[in-house]
Amino acid sequence: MYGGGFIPDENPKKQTEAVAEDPALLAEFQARIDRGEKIEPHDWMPAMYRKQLIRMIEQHAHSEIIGALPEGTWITRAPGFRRKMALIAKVQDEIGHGHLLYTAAETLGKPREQMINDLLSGKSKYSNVFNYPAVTWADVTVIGFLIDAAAIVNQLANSKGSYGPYCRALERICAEEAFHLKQGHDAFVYLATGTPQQHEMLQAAVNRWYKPIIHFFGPSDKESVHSEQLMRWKVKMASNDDMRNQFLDMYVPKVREVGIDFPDPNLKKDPETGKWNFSDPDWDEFYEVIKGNGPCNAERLAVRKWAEEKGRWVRQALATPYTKSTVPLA
Ligand code: FAQ
Repeated sequence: MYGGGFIPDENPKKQTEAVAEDPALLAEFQARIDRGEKIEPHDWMPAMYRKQLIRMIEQHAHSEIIGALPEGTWITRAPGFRRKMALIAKVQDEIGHGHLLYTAAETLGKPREQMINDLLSGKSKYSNVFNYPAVTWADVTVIGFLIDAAAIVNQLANSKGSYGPYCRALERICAEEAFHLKQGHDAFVYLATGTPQQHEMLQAAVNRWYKPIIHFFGPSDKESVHSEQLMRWKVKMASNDDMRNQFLDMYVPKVREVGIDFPDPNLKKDPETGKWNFSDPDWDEFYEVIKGNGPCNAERLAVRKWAEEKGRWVRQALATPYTKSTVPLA
């Protein structure tokens, strides 16, 4: 049914190694990508293209459902009715994005249950940023503005990529994220231009999130393992450094114009190269966090495990065939 089949237990370290496949098929596949055609689920595709897409889309899906948690904890404490309504809607949207992405990954042959199991066992990664706590309302504001902005930079670029179901999911997600960004920006400007205490609380949150945001786009191009092949296949439409640079280009001015700044004296744009320079963001911390040793990794997975267990009866009820004998007598 599928070209190069799904190999569930293959060592992830081998993901970038070539698999012997028909050179003519490989050449035709690359030609289709180069012509800008979309690859659809039943088209032939190299086994590694399938495997890499599953890895990336699955990690993205996990990031959405785990990403709902730091903000979700603030629904009961959001300041005021309007902020609460917006936050509830945003958290619901993030879970919806997870569903869209799991569905896109399923088209490549990996069952959703297996993806969830791999998340819960710690086998699959999810975005580094969601392993940090949302200490104050200002942290939620920074997530809503700057994390959503960072996600949009990445997703908007990759929505023009080669795999049809992922691109279509990303288009829909970007439309909703654009609204999240607006509410995040509104909350950010409100705190930045509010009382001295509100301004200070926001600056403290930006200080906490600066490094995780720099990490968000992945290791530098020199250290990135998958970028080269994924860009050739138009799964990634720009390198990690280029995406990070684009984000800094767009959002450093927006942060500074309301009197807030990132806590890095070396964060400056080089007028000659057009690239942003910044201090070493402590890549050791990044690798520790994505290995499962960040401040909130254990807490995040514990909540997901709890949700999985508590929701089991619902999934079982939905999977039970409807028959007359299951209908209670009046
Ligand atoms: N976090 O070779 P590369 C959101 C891993 S959605 C954790 O450069 P790649 C919405 C990488 O997996 C946020 N791990 O990797 C929202 C690899 O390890 P592996 C998620 C990371 O794939 C907003 C290793 O490092 N977005 O925020 C990270 O070419 C607000 C080597 O790295 C996506 O997932 C990281 N940040 O590039 C929700 C977008 N970076 O797998 C709620 C799709 C790298 O070999 C509230 N994904 N690693 O063991 C991508 O674009 C890419 O996967 C990158 C990484 C750019 C994230």
